[in-house]
Amino acid sequence: MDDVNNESKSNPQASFVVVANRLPVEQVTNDDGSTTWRTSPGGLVTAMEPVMKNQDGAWIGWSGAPGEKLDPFEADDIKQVPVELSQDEINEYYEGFSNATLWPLYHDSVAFPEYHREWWDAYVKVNQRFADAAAEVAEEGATVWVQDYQLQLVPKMLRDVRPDLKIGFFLHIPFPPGELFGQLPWRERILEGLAGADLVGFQTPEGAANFLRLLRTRMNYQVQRDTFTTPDGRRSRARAYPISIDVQMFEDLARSPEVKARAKEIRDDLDAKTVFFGVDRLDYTKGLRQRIRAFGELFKSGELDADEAVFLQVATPSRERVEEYKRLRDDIELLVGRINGDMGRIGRSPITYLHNTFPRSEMAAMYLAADVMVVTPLRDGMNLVAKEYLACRPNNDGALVLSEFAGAALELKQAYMVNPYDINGMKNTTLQAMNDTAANKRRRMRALRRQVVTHDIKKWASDFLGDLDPDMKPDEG
Ligand code: ADQ
Repeated sequence: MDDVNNESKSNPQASFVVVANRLPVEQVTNDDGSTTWRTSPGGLVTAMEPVMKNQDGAWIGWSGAPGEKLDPFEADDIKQVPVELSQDEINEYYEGFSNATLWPLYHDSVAFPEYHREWWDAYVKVNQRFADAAAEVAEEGATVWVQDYQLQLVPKMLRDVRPDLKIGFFLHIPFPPGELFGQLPWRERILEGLAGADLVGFQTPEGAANFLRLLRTRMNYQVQRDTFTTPDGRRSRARAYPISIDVQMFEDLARSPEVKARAKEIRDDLDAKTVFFGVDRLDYTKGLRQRIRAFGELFKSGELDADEAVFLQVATPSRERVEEYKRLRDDIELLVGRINGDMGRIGRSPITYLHNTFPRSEMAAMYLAADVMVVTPLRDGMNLVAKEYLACRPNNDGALVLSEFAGAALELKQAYMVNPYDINGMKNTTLQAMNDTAANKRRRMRALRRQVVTHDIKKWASDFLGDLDPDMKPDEG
């Protein structure tokens, strides 16, 4: 171990290390042309912040720029350890194997997963680079928390050289059943990779169960409840830790006079009795095609009156270089254009569609302006949008329409639940959510909010880290 530590004089040493595809900061260019690092807003950063600050933490990740070679630096009291990715590696490891193989495969194959041996080779190589960086940065006995599907080989690679570490892994997306996972030509390598962790976290018990079943049936590991034993006799666990959001931050925003005023402005601009709202990354897993079709039919049949109701859909630009995402964008824009062309009139469109990213305060204002939130993914690890909407409704009004295929559905049982493949069912439930009595809506909203308020992002992090290392006290400080 000492060898590893001695070789790494240029790198900081840390007792707590997060390993994620991206660093939690992004480079911004100032007016004078100089550049600085700014924390990129995100749930994971917020969750980790208190832990990182208490624990002398380091974060290993890619800066976001191709071929950029950077020394470790400090930003926001967190040691940032950049890992370099060449343009080819971005194409093959990130856009290829991560986003065009694993992403569709793990989401029920709702798009066709592509299998290319060169992509796999790049995935192995890049995972090794992240593991090497973690091995250098982690001090003796440190806790290392590896994040998500881009880095599933890291736990084992890291354990091979640093058996002294406590290694956790969390998968933010679903873990598929064996019948799907079995397609993957490198399935055993991925299972072994993940099993290198002491604790493997999933969004849902179903994901954990799928993983444990595969360890038993494909790898012949001994499995007992949530515990598995690797061939070298090490015992690890796989469990569900449903991720959440910074509830307080969203609630404070929603209560602020600025956000309230902005919400009123949005409503005035939309000028409708009922505002339906959807906001998603522009991703084929989010069920946008089905949702927009359902709204198109509701407006066409007159069940929704374009003079009284409006559907605001915000789609965040995402993975724009991947073919499937380009196609999706074209499809959505065609669909929206057609519906507005057929059913709109001068100065009035039934669907307001925005392809843009917004600051948190604007997101909160939109949540506050929405009477009915529509979250209809075909498959989703959790879905934070649903939870953010609830956090922004401290008055217990509004309604949440939620797909049963979002991980969040397991916790948010009082939502108006839909199967996004069933367009008629989705139309009926959306109308029901709009027309339900105020008392019913309030009752549902109160229960939903109670769940989210008592299960926020801090609880998620401390539950996971508490199980990984009972000596760690992530909540202190
Ligand atoms: P995502 O697939 O990205 O996350 P989601 O959980 O809904 O999906 O999170 C999206 C985040 O982006 C939310 O925090 C939302 O506020 C933000 N966002 C969306 N549109 C935006 C816009 N136009 N402008 C600004 N912000 C916007 C993956 C998994 C999920 C899992 C999360 C966390 O796919 O299932 O819940 O990770 O584990």
